[in-house]
Amino acid sequence: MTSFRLQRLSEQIQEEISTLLIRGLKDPRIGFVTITGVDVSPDLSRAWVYFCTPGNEEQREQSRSGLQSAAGFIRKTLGKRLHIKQIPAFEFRYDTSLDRGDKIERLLSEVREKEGWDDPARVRGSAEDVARALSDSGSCLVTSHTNPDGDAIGSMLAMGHLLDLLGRQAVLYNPDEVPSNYAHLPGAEKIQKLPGEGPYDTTIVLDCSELNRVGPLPSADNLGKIIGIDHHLTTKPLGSVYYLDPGASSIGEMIDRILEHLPIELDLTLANCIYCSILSDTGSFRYSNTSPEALRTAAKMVARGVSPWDMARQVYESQPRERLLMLANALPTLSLDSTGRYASILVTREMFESTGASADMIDGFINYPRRIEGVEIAIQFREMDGGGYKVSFRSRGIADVAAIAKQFGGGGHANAAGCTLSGKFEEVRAKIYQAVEATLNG
Ligand SMILES: [Mn+2]
Repeated sequence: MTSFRLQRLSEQIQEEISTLLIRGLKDPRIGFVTITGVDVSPDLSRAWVYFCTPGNEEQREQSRSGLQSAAGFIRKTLGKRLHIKQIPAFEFRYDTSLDRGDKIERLLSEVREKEGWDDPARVRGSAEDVARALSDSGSCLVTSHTNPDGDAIGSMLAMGHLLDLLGRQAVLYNPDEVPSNYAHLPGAEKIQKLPGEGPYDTTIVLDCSELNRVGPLPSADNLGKIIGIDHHLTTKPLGSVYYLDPGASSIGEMIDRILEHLPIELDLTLANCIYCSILSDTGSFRYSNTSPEALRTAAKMVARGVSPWDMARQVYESQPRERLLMLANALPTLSLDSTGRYASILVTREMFESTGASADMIDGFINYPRRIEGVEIAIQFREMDGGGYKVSFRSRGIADVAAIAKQFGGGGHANAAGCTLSGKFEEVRAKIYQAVEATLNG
């Protein structure tokens, strides 16, 4: 018999036995068995049937003897179905090649679990690693995620000033406008909308671990060494040197820890930027990330001369008129589901056009649905310029909204996350509501 025909016969035998197993061979000894391969001798006299089954050696032997005693029945059934003169005699064997692979897998996963490789909350890298890399750096590009918030701006400015004090050249870059309430921070005017061409010796990415959340960058050869500093939940730190601490309130808090490993005195500029970063990411010391460490670091900044009232006045109490007009347009879209567990708000392009508000002025609108009593998940739909919707989520603490955002290719923290979806509003809303309900019911 040609090797091609032998192979075809082996496959047919495998299929047939698998089908018989699914229909149920009566012998209870067989258990959960998968046929992994069949070898037929060239003279068709014998066939070795390999199987695997979960469980220990004793159970394997039971399965094997169960299969072996069904061999006669299997042979007869196959004879009727396969239309060949001679059906080989079957010998069942436990597939050890698979078992070996399985063992390696299991050992690997045990190690991964023990070392916490897959735990996204784990700290990776250290303040010291980053401090050392900064000391060794030459010209630097400093950037953070698009649509920067107070943490992104505050930490960029703190890093920029820190590099200044170290005597390094630094370009601060974010393609999006600095929100007006952070424009008073020292050095804010130095943030460029274009990254320049480089080449840079080092690129420092703050408050995100994915380069696609950063604006357009120079070519990869011109970025030099990438240093990532982030506190989002992720299993993949960015860069060749990184400091990732999902337990940190803000990048500002992490920069303060980096400072401890550098020959730099905390000055008022650094203190203001770091304080702003913590203030902003803790929602004015209200969110669950307001840890003792966050408060201690903030207190240290106040001790260094930061004025909490001046900062709060600039950040929260100097709102442009357009922002309030925008809020007046968005609030009527506030909608609460029938069970009262989630609520959403919608911001459209038309609202921006009619009010003259800029993109950064809707920062914090999602807090309105979040503040409703009983709401576990707040959602903000924002129509994008190119069509589609940016969807932001906030959780009151029980639901993991990063997991919801991830289903749509997004990400974030357990309590604050986002994603983008294309399509009509009604479709996007239906998809998101469905995912939110599944999470709340799960
Ligand atoms: Mn942040």
